[in-house]
Amino acid sequence: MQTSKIYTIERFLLEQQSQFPHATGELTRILYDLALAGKMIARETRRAGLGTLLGAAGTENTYGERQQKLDVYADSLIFRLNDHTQRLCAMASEEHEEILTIPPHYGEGRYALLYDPLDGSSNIDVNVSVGTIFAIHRKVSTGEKGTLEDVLQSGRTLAAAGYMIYGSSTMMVYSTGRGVHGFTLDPTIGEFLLSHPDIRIPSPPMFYSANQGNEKFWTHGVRRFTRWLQGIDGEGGKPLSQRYIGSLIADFHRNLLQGGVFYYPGDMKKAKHPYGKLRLLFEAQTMAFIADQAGGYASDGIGDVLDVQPHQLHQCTPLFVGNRELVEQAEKFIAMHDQDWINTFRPYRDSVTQEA
Ligand code: P6P
Repeated sequence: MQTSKIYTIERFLLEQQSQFPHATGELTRILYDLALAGKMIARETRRAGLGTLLGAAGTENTYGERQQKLDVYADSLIFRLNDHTQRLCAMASEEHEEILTIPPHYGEGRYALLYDPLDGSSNIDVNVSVGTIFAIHRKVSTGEKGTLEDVLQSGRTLAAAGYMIYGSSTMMVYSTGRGVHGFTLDPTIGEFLLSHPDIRIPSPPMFYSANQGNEKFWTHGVRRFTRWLQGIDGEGGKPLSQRYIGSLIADFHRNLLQGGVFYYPGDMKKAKHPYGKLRLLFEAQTMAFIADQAGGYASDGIGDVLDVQPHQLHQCTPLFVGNRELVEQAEKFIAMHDQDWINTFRPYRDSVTQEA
């Protein structure tokens, strides 16, 4: 009987590391610590409805969004798991305005960790899947302490990136630039087991994921793209089904495994998000890296998200991500119909002003 090998994430990480003779094992240990964070956050989300963690923390994050107690817990946990390991020179969290420096009595490391501790947290109270998003860059600043320069890097230089999804099961999906691999938590033994080796986005795609409640704010090109996906106006291929749950990781993960496109476009000036709602460094870069590694593509409507040089820690970006042919079609409609929006967005996108 053909039985697939049983790999724990630890064994898999160590085998992957052995392919890099000069690897020190630091990146492996950072990823393993993130898996531990995933197990601990999963435990709390499992009982959020019962524990004292349900509901708002009564505080707001850097964007003025109500913080749920679970994302305060997740944010603090990830920092405390990593601040003393001497593997990181700095951290940055979607929940904090400034970068998080390593406490002076702990040593500095060679990596910078960026994370969205609990994306989609507004869905916690209604039991919708949420997740943790992370990205790991190599230190590039020359001083001893990590600086903004170490986190304001394009997606092209990522050392690793991935996410945990707390859904019907808990999974960790990551890439170090050698394919995308998914691990499912077996809670009876507390181990992430390799369940989705070398994930590739399947074709033909099945779904499109977008909040069409915002359609009146979308540009003409994005509305044309949406009708193309639906096979309306005699355009496009086979009509795709619409699936949107309002939790980026859940929407992205479904399209990664079954084929499709997720998009959160920028809207016209009069609306709230001319440059999109999602954060480049805490959400879009990781999704772009994973999609690219799985044979897909991610664009901000103008070009590859991985090529965007960040200029602000919390800068936003439109995001179209999934099957390459779908995302490239979005770019074509935008190039054809949305020159005024492009002229508004491009100066923001390509700004080189580093934050003070
Ligand atoms: P909307 C969750 O708040 C989030 O940041 C993403 O996880 C999700 O894709 C998006 O916002 C949903 O936004 O405007 O459709 O509710």
